[in-house]
Amino acid sequence: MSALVSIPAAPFAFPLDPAHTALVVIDMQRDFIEPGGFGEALGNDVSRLTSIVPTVAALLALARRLGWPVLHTRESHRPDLSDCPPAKQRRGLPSLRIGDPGPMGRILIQGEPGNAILDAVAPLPGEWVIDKPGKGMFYATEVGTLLANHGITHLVFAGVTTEVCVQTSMREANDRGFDCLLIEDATASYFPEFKAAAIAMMTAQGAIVGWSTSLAALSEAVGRDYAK
Ligand code: TIU
Repeated sequence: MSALVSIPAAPFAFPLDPAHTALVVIDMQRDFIEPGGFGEALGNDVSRLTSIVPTVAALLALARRLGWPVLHTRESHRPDLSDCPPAKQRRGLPSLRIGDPGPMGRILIQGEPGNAILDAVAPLPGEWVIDKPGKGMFYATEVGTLLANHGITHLVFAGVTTEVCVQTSMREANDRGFDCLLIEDATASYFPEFKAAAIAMMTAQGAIVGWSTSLAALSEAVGRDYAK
């Protein structure tokens, strides 16, 4: 472990290990976020998600300045749906299921326009991009191996949606021994009450799943540390 940086956070200061930290950006995909995509077609108010894009972009810029590895995920399936459990495919609106033609191509299928990450928060060459068939980023992916190979012990989380793929990924990471910090203004849900509840339940009981803070608090704390 290298020198820890104390980040003001809920429920108490997060002990960041900057030399062993990666930024994880979950599923910032057009189909979830852009007006005219799958998320909106399901009746969701996507403006709650579009509003975090500048903050996620600023968080990415901070991580890149600090030299942290960046891991982007996409919720996606193979075109033949061989990695999609029938139980998952049966869910959702009967008229718009995984693999069906949607407003931006086949829904949640790799390579389709709607499956792409938004340009404003797009991965740079060399950053890790993981296609995940589940809500959690460890399930049926190489994420565990990747993070272990790079000595990562601390994860900073952003992305959508807070109570679905972000929360599932944080819980998976927590069970695997990672210290996890969620950036509250860089995550969003279609349902503000679910976002608030997800953050409250993860940080309760002495950070039972992890910590949460704002981009400003993270930025100020790491900036101060790096200015030393
Ligand atoms: N990325 C992610 O959270 N996938 C979802 O399906 N989220 C919903 O909130 N539906």
